[in-house]
Amino acid sequence: MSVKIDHFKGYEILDSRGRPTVMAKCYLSDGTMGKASVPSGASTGKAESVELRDGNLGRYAGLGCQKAVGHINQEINQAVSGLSFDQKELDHTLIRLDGTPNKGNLGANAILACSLAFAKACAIQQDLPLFKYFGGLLAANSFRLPRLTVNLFSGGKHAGGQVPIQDLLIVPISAMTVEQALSDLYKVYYSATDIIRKKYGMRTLTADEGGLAPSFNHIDEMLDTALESIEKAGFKPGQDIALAMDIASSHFYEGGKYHINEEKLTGMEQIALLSDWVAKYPIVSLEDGLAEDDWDHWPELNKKIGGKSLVLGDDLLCTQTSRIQKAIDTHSANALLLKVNQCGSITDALEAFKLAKSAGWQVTVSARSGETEDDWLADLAVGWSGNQIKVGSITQSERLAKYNRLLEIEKDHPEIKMAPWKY
Ligand code: 2PG
Ligand code: MG
Repeated sequence: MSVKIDHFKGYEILDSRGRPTVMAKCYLSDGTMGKASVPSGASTGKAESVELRDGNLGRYAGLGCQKAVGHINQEINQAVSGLSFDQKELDHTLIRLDGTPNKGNLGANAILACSLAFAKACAIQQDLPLFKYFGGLLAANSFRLPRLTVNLFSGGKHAGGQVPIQDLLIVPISAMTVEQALSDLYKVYYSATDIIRKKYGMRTLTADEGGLAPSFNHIDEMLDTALESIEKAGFKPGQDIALAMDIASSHFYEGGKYHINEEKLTGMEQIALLSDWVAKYPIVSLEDGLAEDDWDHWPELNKKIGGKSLVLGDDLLCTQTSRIQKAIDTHSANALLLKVNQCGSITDALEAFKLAKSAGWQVTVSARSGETEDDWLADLAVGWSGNQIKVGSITQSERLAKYNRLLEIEKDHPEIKMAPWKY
């Protein structure tokens, strides 16, 4: 359905880390307005679309977004004001206007803000909840609530780097509603804070996404403390609550070796380490176990652990169809981490999602470490029936905005259920 745009208005706002990001309002010709803001990563993949930054070191250390906002207010408005589009036509028009393969001219942050603001305006105009609008893009007529994967402990680039692993997540697998999952997670999170206070004698300082970040001496200590937290909360690890890990190993891969546990591991040794963890701990999802360019080893990792756990590609895939296709062809992964700002428009994200699904993969819809209070990601996860959602911990309002939206959808649409965990 084509909708006439009056104009966009761009804004530089701040994300959850206090860094600038982009928001846009989309005004349709009948006066309907939708507004949306875009997230931003810390541990970014090399193949991500360009997040345009001003580079003026005197302002926000060069991270300002005034150029991207200027592109919304000028070039984008000049190209689309007064014209009618559907979602795909608008996104393709913006991609053509940008003219680069990585959205480096206008900025993926500018393009995505407009793509999302337009989606929200269309949903409001059509009197649809946003998830139904997103579902319409996929021609979906039924919906699923995503399963939650929630940060418990963090290290790497999301914390002080005290352990190289970026995030250890807990996954409620016996809960069959968002409401139940969150109340189970609450018990585990607070049992972990008690354990940490006693063991490390510290306030429970949190990382970028609200994960706890004590000074674990070793990665196994992080995994063991997670199991202890689950048990002390009254749950059975692996039956009620499982584990997931974002290894984010591109960030400790140097000179062809994985610098982990004070060792320098080859690709095969890193696979052996990960396989041991998957054998010893109830890990159901393992993200970026190998580095983004270590294509030689990914097929072996997938072969080794793919039957027991999701082999989830984040930096590996960067939500880019060319990389997803390569991973499908080489059997390098079995699941996509879908981050919309890695590809920079709803239409690009939809193509990535469809390609992953066509290969029988699972999809985890993910937020970024730099987030805003906007909650569109929850609607996207429901609208496309993503298998999992990953938005960080159960603290901090930019994370809670998404969980609270899932709670709202669950209450307003009791016909929408959560699928059982598959692994
Ligand atoms: C990731 C994300 C979210 P960032 O690596 O999966 O946790 O982090 O947004 O920093 O890339
Ligand atoms: Mg990741």
